[in-house]
Amino acid sequence: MSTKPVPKPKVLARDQLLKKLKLDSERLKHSLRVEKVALKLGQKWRVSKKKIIPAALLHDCARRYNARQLLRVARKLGLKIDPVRKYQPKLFHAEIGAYLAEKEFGIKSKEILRAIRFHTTGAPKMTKLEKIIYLADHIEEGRNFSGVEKMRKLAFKNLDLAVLESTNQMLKFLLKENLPIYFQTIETRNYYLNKFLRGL
Ligand code: DGI
Ligand code: FE
Ligand code: FE
Repeated sequence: MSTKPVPKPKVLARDQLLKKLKLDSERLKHSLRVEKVALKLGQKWRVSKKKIIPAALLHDCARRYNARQLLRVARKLGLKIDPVRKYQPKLFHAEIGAYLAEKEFGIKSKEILRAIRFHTTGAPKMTKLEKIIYLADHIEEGRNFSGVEKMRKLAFKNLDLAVLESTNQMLKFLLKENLPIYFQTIETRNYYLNKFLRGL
């Protein structure tokens, strides 16, 4: 009987990604819930699970760092320390997460890396995958803010409208809490509002 060695997969399999994550159990459960709803959205909007699974599982991989550590890593990587992210260093977890996904988890797909990078604020001209990860993070079944049910339905009806609604909710929350607004959040909202106003 031949015993040909099975070639090693180039990309990490799902269980290998999970093993390497180093997140606390709450964050890990959140990431699994994001994966669950993102896979459903992927079925609806025809996005491959090969992209959904790593993007969803890794979207918060930089949450293993606390605020002080995020600032330190951001400085080390030469990221721009703008006043908003300096005030709220957790905003760095998106960009640092994309960096870790590439360097530590070996993710090569630019689209997956962008989905991680923009999962907190969104961005103009997102691909379906990017929109799905952005939305899944907000609507996973553990979230229970007012209006979340409406958002859950909308995400399966119209991705762009759901992104717009989600940025509107985020901006209302930030105003209510008197928190500084990061430019990217505004750019995303304006882009998707404009798209909707133009009836595209
Ligand atoms: O990492 P998660 O908690 O799963 O979710 P997330 O990546 O969407 O991060 C949510 C946090 O990010 C929430 O505390 C609000 C904050 N955030 C998002 N956009 C902005 C923001 N905080 C500020 N100050 N400004 C923003 O524009
Ligand atoms: Fe996050
Ligand atoms: Fe998240």
